[in-house]
Amino acid sequence: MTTVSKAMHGRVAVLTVDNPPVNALSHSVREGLANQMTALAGDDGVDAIVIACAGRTFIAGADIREFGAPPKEPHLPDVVNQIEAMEKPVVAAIHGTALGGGLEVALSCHYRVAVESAKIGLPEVHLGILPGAGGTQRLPRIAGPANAIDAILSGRHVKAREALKWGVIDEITDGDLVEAAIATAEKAVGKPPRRTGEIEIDGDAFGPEFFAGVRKSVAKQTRGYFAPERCIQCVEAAVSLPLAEGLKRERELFQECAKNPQAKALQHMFFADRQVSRIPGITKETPRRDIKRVGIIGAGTMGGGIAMNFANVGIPVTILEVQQEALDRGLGVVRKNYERSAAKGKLTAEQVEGLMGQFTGTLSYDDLSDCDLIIEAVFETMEIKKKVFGELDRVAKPGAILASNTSYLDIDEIAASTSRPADVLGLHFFSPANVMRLLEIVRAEITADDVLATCVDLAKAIRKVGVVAGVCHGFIGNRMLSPYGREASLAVIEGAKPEEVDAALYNFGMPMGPMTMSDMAGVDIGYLNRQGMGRENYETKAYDWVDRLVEQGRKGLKVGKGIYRYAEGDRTPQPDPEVMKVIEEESAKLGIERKPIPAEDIVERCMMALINEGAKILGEGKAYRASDIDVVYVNGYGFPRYRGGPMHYADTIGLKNVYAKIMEFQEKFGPRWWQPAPLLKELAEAGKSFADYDRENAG
Ligand code: TC6
Repeated sequence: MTTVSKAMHGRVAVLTVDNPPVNALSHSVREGLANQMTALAGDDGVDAIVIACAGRTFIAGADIREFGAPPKEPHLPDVVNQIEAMEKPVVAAIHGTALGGGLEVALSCHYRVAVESAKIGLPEVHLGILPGAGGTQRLPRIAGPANAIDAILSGRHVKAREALKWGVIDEITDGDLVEAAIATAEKAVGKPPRRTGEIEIDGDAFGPEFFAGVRKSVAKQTRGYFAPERCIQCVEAAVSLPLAEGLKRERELFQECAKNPQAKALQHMFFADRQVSRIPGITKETPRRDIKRVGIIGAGTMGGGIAMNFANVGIPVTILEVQQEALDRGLGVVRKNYERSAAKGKLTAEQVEGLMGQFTGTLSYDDLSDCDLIIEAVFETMEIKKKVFGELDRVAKPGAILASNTSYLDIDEIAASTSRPADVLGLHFFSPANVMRLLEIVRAEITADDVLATCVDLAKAIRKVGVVAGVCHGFIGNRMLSPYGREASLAVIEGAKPEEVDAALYNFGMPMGPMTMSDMAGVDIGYLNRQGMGRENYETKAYDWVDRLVEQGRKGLKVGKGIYRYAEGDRTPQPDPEVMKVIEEESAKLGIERKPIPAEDIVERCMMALINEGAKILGEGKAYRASDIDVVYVNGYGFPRYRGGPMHYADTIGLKNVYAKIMEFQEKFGPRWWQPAPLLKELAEAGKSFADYDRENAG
């Protein structure tokens, strides 16, 4: 199939790229464009050329699926240079999104016409690379270095109107796009070529101070990432070097990025994010239930946050509390959240009122009878949950979906306590529920397919990343968090200071260390959990020191002291000698001779624990794919995206090495907590990776 076809309109040749789904620049497209340009350059019957696209979008970039394979000629930078060098005017006709290599093709055209809804962008940084086909050299020339650096570092999609102001788009048409592009092409015939690469940059305003400011402004959000610094260096080259030299520098820096393991990890995450909504047994044809109104039980922080997600997308919510005071308090918090957004200019006062108008408060279960989905976010005990589900069973209309926001409890047991278990599932939101993108969708033993399909779609509708998990203690995320936390806590009792454990994992790329995280969540939560568990069911050595702190009233950030202490009104954790005293006493009590633990060892133990539990979850079928686990950890727990999630990270170490390390830990720390996951053993012995497992098992 030819992916680039030609049609003549008078003396204008219209090339149409047709490579579904997003017209990516696969080899056939690059070759088609290059061959057409060569032919058209020498065709006396052609005065000008339009490049347009079939389907939903202009070229959305290089073909990410081809990354990693040996590159095949013609290479994109050469195709782009060839287009720009044409003597005949070339016009890009842009609809949908002109992204990455797609924008680079458009920039190499001499004119760009777009529809109002079109967007442009250079999102390569999200894939661990940089715009390597002239984007870093041409965009600063046409849009100015400040706009270019904003686009390249953020990867954001810039609307056509803004791009028009930048000078990247020449004309926005509300008529037929290709006709408008042909008209532009005809007008350009006979005029001198208008090449983006020939625009002179006035570099005076963009000296070292400008770039130092840029580096400072992105330092926090790009911590640990390899590509952003190289993107900045490219724009510095654009400002200071002639085009040919700038392009050479861009090529070198592009190669550095492409070779860095972060590129592979980020590209893995690109596909992992898109795979996650593919559920075995669920197809487009699976029926969906209509969700026109949602009921929420509990107006606490969690219930209020969950409710906001639905109100934000125009789904009205009935929110139930047992007492008027709690209801008023809960709705007051929701209002404050919206008002805070309004203060930041994200909402108008009318929008706040409009959103609040989506909420109906009630004290009566009977008022939930018109809800299509009801989510409970009440206290985390089975007894209370069952009571709530009993009430829901009584009042909910037939066909309503009943969901629990439990973090740990057995959804099968909850479902079985109702007369309609097929309508029950878990919807586990993460706090703060109006902010965090992750949603675990917990499929119980007999959850109906249409219930699951509806919730998978709903997750997208409320802008969450919905990952389907099976029923087990803690599902995917919290189940893995438990051994991770245990190893971190053991490191403390064996000799590391809490701040050393935190620093090790922060430097690995986590947004905060586990000790700070415990303080933020409330150290008393784990304490209460353990009280209910029985000492034989957890590693007492890891937690006795923590429990002593809680017993001294050190419940965490909320009371100004926990594993750390906090100055009034300040969330910065401060190491506390009193805590160290408790830790040292506990170590002594256990007969442990405290020894310093190197940061690498702390990270290794925590990561191996995380990976091994992930492999158990996968082997037990509680996650469909290893990449789903990565999506959970990156979106819900701040695992550094540039490492591709814990399972991809394991693949980069090699599963043989991971398995060997776990066996070494078994030898050193005992077999109780260090039993290798059977799947890990199997894959390691077969020389396979989690990615292989996904390919072979999840389609
Ligand atoms: C680059 O250009 C570098 C150049 C330098 C060279 C030297 N390649 O997201 P959706 C697939 S780097 C291959 O669900 P939407 C996607 O996997 C590239 N496949 O749709 C999915 O496949 P599935 C810079 C791609 O409407 C299907 O298309 N460009 C590519 O929500 C639909 O995708 C980017 O980073 C691709 N480039 O959003 C743009 N893009 O159905 C990345 C998509 O088999 N793409 N697919 O699962 C996007 O941001 C979005 O896909 C979108 C459409 C905005 C284009």
